Amino acid sequence: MPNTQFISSLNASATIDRVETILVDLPTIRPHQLSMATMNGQTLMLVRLYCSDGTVGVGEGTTIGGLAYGAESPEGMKLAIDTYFAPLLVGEDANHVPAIMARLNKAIFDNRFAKCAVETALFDALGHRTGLPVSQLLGGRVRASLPVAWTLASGDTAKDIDEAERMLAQRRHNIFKLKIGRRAVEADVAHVAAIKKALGSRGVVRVDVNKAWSELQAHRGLAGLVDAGCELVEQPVATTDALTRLTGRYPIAVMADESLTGPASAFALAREAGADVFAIKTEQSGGLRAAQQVAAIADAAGIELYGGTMLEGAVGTIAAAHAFATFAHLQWGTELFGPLLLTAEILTEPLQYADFQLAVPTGPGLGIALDEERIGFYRRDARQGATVAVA
Ligand code: MUC
Ligand code: MG
Repeated sequence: MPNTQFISSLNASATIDRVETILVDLPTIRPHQLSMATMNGQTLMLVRLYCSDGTVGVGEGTTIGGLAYGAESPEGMKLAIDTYFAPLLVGEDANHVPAIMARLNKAIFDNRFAKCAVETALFDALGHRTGLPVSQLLGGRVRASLPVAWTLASGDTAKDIDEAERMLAQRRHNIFKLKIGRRAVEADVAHVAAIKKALGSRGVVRVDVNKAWSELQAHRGLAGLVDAGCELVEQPVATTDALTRLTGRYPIAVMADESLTGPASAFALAREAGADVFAIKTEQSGGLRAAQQVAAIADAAGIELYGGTMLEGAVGTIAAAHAFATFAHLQWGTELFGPLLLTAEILTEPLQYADFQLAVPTGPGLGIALDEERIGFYRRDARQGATVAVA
């Protein structure tokens, strides 16, 4: 028996009437130290698409440490969407997400993070129109919840151990990713070894170097990390060639992050067997469907998968959760903890983190609702000379 309401919602025209972008500045619970930047806050670029049938879709763009991670910034995404995306979106039929994305991809080079935010908003609106969760629109989920790692990045070994103990006691996280690469290799390895020793078999330890090591340093680092009991190293070096040469040399998984910038880079890496694991990020991939394409390439090449984060807030995090829920394989879980690093809740109902997992919502669209009062309070244009510190 066909669902006539669903079919009529797709047949009815739903043109995009209006595109709105705002910047929302949220403080972090503590300074978050990465090899290239220390973050004291996160800026969310939220895009809302208002459609003629009354549906509204929301998407999010974020990055890490201003321009320290890559060329796109929340301010730049806002400008790009307001100036260049919006004229291509207004008047289009919002039901045809791939067609709209093809139109954007033809007219706009790169801008992968902004495209991801817009595609998310399109899928959210489509979900509200059809009553289906985004994961269903992406083909259907193969899991209802996702394991979530926590990143230890206070810059202090004792503080990191305390933080990990609290996470274990709350049954929130038992996988820990340590941000290293700021100090000398030996000091970093000692930091990792101390944390692994304190946690023992209760917690898994991985590291992210964010490209900080030379290839020579990486050889010393990887050997030391193996002895420290670390199971995975993420993007120890900047270049794809060096990453490829390191993969398989030590009994530790090598994961690509910054080297992955969408399906074409995934294909090139897979061809060279340049990593054991891919950290797939929806924004870095250029969207939710592009992330699925990266996953398919990894699967075909026998490369394992991990769901990465650009420290998105609740909207971007749950969009990624819907995409990752559809992956056939997700051997290394995810790190979708972004909202937990922020001091303010921007949803009417917080995301459900329990028993070391994040639940993927089952409601229409992203399955979340923004708390408009909080958004109104934290949006940058309402705060004139905002006092919230942003990295
Ligand atoms: C990255 O490089 O993976 C993920 C967790 C975190 O703390 O930073 C990010 C970015
Ligand atoms: Mg990384």
